[in-house]
Amino acid sequence: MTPTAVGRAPNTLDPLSQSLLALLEAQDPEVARVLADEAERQDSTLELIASENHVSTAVMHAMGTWMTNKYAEGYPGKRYYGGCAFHDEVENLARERAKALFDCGFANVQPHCGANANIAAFMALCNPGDTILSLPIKSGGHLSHGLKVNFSGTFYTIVDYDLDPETELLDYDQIERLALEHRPKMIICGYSAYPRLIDFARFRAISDKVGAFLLADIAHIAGLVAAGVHPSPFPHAHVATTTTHKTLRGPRGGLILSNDEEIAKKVDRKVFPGSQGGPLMHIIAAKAVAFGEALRPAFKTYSRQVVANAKALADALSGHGYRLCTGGTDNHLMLVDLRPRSADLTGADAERWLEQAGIVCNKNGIPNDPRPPMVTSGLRLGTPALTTRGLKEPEMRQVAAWIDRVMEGKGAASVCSAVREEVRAFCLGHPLNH
Ligand code: DSN
Repeated sequence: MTPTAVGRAPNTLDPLSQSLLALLEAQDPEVARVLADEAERQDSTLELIASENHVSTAVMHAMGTWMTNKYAEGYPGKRYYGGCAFHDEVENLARERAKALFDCGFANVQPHCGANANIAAFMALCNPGDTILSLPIKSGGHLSHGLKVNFSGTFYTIVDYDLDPETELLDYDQIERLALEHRPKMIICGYSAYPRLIDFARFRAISDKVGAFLLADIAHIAGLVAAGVHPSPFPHAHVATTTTHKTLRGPRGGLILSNDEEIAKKVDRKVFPGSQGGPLMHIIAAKAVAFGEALRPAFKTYSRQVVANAKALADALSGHGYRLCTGGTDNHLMLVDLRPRSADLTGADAERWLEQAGIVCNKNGIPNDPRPPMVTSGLRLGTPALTTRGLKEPEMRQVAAWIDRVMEGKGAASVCSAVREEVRAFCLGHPLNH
């Protein structure tokens, strides 16, 4: 007999989630099965994708509410539809909490995602054709910072800066030289695969020398910034953009922050009506809940542990013979060069084999990677989701040992399935707090 969707889902699910699956099981068993399978997958695997996390039960369910039924184009007090009183309230709560969290004077909580936040920020600060100085995706930047096939590379003139080829660190002298040479309208800092701290003050000094705006895309480190375990982009950045679902552990979405009232007005106009229509009010409600959680002392403890876990995982992997780009990490992620462990090991193989073993991560180019982006020589590993599961330094050493066993076995089915069973049992012993 086919198990029911509810039967397939982990029995640690909170009562609301169980009711949802039961309801769907009756109404739409096909979707119920997929959702239950995904809940089970998340429960029984180790999530090391640096940009992912597990939201709290409160954030999860705040997303699934009647707030989704409403059009609320505009902003609190100035909507294009009637019936928005409670949407105004919840959006104001989200805005106020975001401002308190990041110690800044302005927050727009409407961007649907980080790339949308960047579209609005670019439109607020630059005109089409303007020059923007940024780190390319191949060196750890983001596609919305100037990739040719993205809006950013299509509508703006992009000049790349790069990492120091020896240290793999930001080369502030080079960035300053390029800024003086190209006089960009905007400089972008903030990355998707950079394991070290960012010197926002130095970036602002460079920007001021050439009259450029400084955009800090803190999507990856937002939670660490909010908790005070990574320096803040403020008061240095003119605008900071972020996602809300990575280290910040909120719902999937975007956020724009600033301290400059004039820029803030432009940002608001460029989010709506400039680049988006109706805001996702159910997501904004969940953002308010997540920001409320991040304002509590426990979030600082969590964020400190994220960084401690990243250091422990990096040290353990280094002990197994892998090279950590830049020599290690100061934040929640690390870039692992696989080649010293085995010259023919690729990121694509490692990602596939690890998934078979219940360890989920992504291949990632390392600086100056000789292999193409769909193959790569590296893995990007992050600890936000493992830390949400309650894991600490000793468990990081266990995770590193499993990773190495799978690499040593070159993805042999017997090795992957043995590790898979150990990981499954381990996850049962360290359940997600649904
Ligand atoms: N795709 C995200 C990441 O994995 O870093 C960035 O948007």
